[in-house]
Amino acid sequence: MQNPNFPPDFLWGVSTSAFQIEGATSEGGRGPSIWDTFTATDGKIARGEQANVAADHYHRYPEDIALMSELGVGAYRMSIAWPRIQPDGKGAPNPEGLGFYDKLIDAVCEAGIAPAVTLYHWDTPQAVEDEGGWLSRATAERFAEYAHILGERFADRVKLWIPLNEPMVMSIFGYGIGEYAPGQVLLLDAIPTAHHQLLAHGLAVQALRAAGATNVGTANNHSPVWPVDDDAQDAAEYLDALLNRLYADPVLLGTYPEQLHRHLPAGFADDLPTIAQPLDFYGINYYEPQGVAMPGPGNPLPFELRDIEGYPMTTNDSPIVPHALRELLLDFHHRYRDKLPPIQITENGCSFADEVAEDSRVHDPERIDFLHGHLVALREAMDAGVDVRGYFCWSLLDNFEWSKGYAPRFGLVHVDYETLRRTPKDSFHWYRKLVRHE
Ligand code: GCO
Repeated sequence: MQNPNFPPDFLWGVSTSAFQIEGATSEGGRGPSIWDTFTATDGKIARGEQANVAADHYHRYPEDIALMSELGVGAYRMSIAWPRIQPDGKGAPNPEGLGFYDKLIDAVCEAGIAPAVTLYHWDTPQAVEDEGGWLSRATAERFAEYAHILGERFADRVKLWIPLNEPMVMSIFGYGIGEYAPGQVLLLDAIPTAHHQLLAHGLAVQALRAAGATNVGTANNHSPVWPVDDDAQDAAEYLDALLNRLYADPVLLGTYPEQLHRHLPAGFADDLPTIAQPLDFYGINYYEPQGVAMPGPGNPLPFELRDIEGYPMTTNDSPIVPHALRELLLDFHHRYRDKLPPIQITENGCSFADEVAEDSRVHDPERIDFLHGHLVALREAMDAGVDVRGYFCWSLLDNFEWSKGYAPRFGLVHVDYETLRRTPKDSFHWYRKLVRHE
């Protein structure tokens, strides 16, 4: 299988998030997050699985950094847990929390790997949620204070900064349909949470830069929206506005899609200059296209989500459609043109039911095919003029896949959750050769 060539300075990385791999949820002065509350609530997580141990990265990060060194990646995208830094989401920082990330970030730097830090990967301190969470504008102010703390502490070592991971998923899954923490079912009344997150993003960019941080961007989940019926064009345009433009337009253009204005908080336009901070990169997390149809009878929404048929599937119920990544990138390139900074693919990956075989290896040819196909599509988009600077595979390790628990395995490295033993999969060795141009 011939791999596409990428520029010699192309940034190869792997991505993780704190709540999904750290464990140690009651150690180091960490306060409770909404995901601790959600996992403790019956019926919310598959098989009642918990994340209080997860992959135990909190204690095993030296071993995980050694694995990254073996891969030869140039950057490691990690998240910092807000409740480790400010257990109640406000006030003086927790020295143990800062100390843990000092050690982790220093160890990543010592391995010659650039830390790429996401300030927030959904683990809102519960105390902040108790005061309204992203439904409250005040949370954007709290978040800016948190960003200031991190910028002051880590701007000398962190090489890429991402204020929020996937505000779209937080708004839709967390507040719209309740599949994720905090579990609210507000449907379109959840849209103010998008605005408050975007305001938090803009304030955090300002706070990080004031502290000397450079290379600040985003990481949002974007999907091409595909109508499954001939009459679904209007539904597709609405869903594209809700899934994609609601987050990219304000950040890149300083505007919101017209059809969503009536769901945004009063005075939202006053915040747009703050939200539209110039960025050094735009991060895209890509997994799959999203099918859409006109709503059926009794559906209060102007669209109906539909599965995309006819493609191989991952065990996370995602259709495997590499060319949709090329389509998405070309669409962004033509839609945002000179307003679009260089792109980082901040997440791309797949889950399969990987197991350690009798030869003590983990054979995952489907993941190698997935990664190869998406990198071919990425190269094609770059050849067509899209300025992409890096690619972060989701994920380094098998981890806690939110409401689906541990069954979906996304890692280049298999984790035995009984023993916490790490086993590099065949895809790990494949990715290493790609990264090292071997
Ligand atoms: C996301 C999140 C990750 C997920 C990954 C697999 O994109 O949803 O950033 O936390 O685990 O995407 O679904």
